[in-house]
Amino acid sequence: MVNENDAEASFVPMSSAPDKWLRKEHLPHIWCPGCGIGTILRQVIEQFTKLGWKNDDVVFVTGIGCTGRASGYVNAQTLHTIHGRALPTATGIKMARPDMHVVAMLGDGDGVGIGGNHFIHAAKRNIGVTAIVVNNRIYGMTGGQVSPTTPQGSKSTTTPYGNVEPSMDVCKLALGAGATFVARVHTANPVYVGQIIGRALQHDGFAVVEVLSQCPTYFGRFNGMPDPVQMLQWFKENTFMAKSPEDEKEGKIPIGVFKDDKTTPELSKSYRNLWEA
Ligand SMILES: Cc1ncc(C[n+]2csc(CCOP(=O)(O)OP(=O)(O)O)c2C)c(N)n1
Repeated sequence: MVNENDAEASFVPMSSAPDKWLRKEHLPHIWCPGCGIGTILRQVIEQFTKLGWKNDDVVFVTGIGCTGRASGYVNAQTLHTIHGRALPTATGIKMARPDMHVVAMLGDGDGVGIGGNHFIHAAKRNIGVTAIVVNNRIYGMTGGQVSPTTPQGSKSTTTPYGNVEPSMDVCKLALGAGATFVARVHTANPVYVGQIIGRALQHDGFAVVEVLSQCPTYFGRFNGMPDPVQMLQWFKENTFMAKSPEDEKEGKIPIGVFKDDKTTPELSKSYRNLWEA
């Protein structure tokens, strides 16, 4: 169980963010009880409020999946695109309207499976988009199939005897491809999720925040953690604060900010400089 101190550290006070940033007429949402996506979305809109952004200045783009449904609930300029294609869409928007705050929220399959090549190229280009990758380590919406981030040995509906493939590390991929802000957090500490998403939203370049999130319905049930609290506890016990995704400690998952490079030029600005020269 979560102890009292941890619960206090993770407490999120009520704010006016949902009034300003949620399309209440689209609620209730479709997410399963205990899903982590709502926790993450709440932190995203909390940061929009803190930054004083206007609804019309934010473009919120998603692909397809449980995570993809977030664009239906956010009161901003929103696009629910096709599976894996949120980032090329977001790239086009940022190039045309560099004055807008462009945010993409992706599932792990959406972001680094079917959309993996787009992810690599968005990172390589350093386009000014914030990519929030909700890593529930499964294809949630379609019924719990194995995803590129499913850990080796974990069960899914398509790997009932355990996944034989190694899992893909979203942060290492982002760093290798050239993203200029890269971080990993988890839903057991929503306050920290918010802090890091806040930094990523203000970053001028391609910013990736991988949020480890619980899917009790399809990941937890198949892997001995049917209760979402067990999954949150697992995140707490199996992660450690690190400086690099390469850091190692007792087989645990490194979390923290791994890169924050403010010197590499952002793509839409480089283009504009070229035109104006
Ligand atoms: C081109 C295409 N291929 C496959 C699908 C079916 N599909 C819908 S959602 C999904 C997986 C979503 O998984 P993920 O991106 O991890 O998001 P989650 O639902 O877990 O949030 C798939 C394969 C689709 N909609 N379009």
